[in-house]
Amino acid sequence: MALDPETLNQLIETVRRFVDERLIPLEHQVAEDDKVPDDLIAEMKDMGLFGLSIPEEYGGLGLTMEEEALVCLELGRTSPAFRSAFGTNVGIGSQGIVIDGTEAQKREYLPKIASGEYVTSFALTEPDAGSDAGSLKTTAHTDGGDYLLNGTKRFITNAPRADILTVMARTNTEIKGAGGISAFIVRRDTPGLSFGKPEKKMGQQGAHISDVIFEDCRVPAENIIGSVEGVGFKTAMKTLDRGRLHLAAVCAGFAERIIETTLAYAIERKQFGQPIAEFQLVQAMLADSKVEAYAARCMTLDAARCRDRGDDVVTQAACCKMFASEMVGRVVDRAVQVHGGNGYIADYGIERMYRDARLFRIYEGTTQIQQLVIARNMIREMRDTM
Ligand code: COS
Repeated sequence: MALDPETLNQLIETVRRFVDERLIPLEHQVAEDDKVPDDLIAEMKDMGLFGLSIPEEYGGLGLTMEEEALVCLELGRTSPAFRSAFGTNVGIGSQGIVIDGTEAQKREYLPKIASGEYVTSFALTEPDAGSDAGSLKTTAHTDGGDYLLNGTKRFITNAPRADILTVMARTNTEIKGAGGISAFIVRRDTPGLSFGKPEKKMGQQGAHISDVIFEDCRVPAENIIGSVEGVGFKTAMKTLDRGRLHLAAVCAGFAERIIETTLAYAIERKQFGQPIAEFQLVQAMLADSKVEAYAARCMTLDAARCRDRGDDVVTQAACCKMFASEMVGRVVDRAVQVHGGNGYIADYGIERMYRDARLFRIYEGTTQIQQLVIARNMIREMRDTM
């Protein structure tokens, strides 16, 4: 543990109060306005939320993975758009630099990411390279001491307000797969960089995604993460491993919130002369959700502790992301069912949660990609012992 137990409890308690008192009351408004208010973002900065995972020496809180997961379980209890406001800085937008960056890159960027002065994005996905990230087409050709980037990135979270982006581009076009890819730090004001219009989405209003377009975008060679060409795909994968644990905790927290809301409704709502919570078929739905959310909480904290010990958690991270994101989908579906007609009506908020939860099974690696990662590793490990 990086924090002593008392400090950790205080942090978790502070986040819980912030979620209950500041965020939950604004969920409806944020969804309607499609915007997280600026004063809330300022409060998040003051609380250190942008720097949860950045090492203390670079201005962050330096939480261990387990501590970060505990905080995410609390943050998950409200609309995912709030977490997205700082989530890329904590996860995929910063971790490439934390894990593989040079000392100079860490010193230059991490303090500003930790304070929230810089908002970050992670630009891997392209129009023709989603799950098959290794086939990405964006190129980075040397030109003098610089690289010229050309290509388009798609569905990039926080791109509309990102100050710096971690961009995966192909520095060696002779190598078709992962080996030809390098990771770059690209500043928003770089000539040749432009952004598409924010996309209209099914849910998670208040979090924005857009295309990122590179047209002879000139990036200095010193901005290659780790100063090494050809390892950008691995940097991206390591970054995603951590991000998947972060998201699994968010899903478990979101499920716990949905269960609380549904339970309260089932106790209040009367049909056939009694609270619907008394009916065993409703109880079965409540119990199934409780069991699954508990399982997701436990496995995520377990995998986080393994990572903190230095274990390779590629398989566990994929297991957690897959189970927790699928689980919250089932939990919110049952929640709509328990709410009946009211579950379909916007005023109750459950239909918004249903739409918000759908994305968890897609971003940072679909369920099918997690299955592929898990099974490939199982086969490799067995073969290694044969
Ligand atoms: N950590 C470190 N290295 C990793 C790694 C990880 N988690 N996963 C793969 N690598 C390495 C491999 O070891 C391999 O290295 P060598 O060439 O030295 O052997 C290299 O990276 C290529 O790996 P692999 O052969 O497994 O690549 P594939 O092209 O087959 O793709 C998947 C692997 C499908 C797992 C990858 O493309 C993926 O995760 N896709 C989903 C992308 C995603 O999550 N997108 C979401 C959008 S970003 S929010």
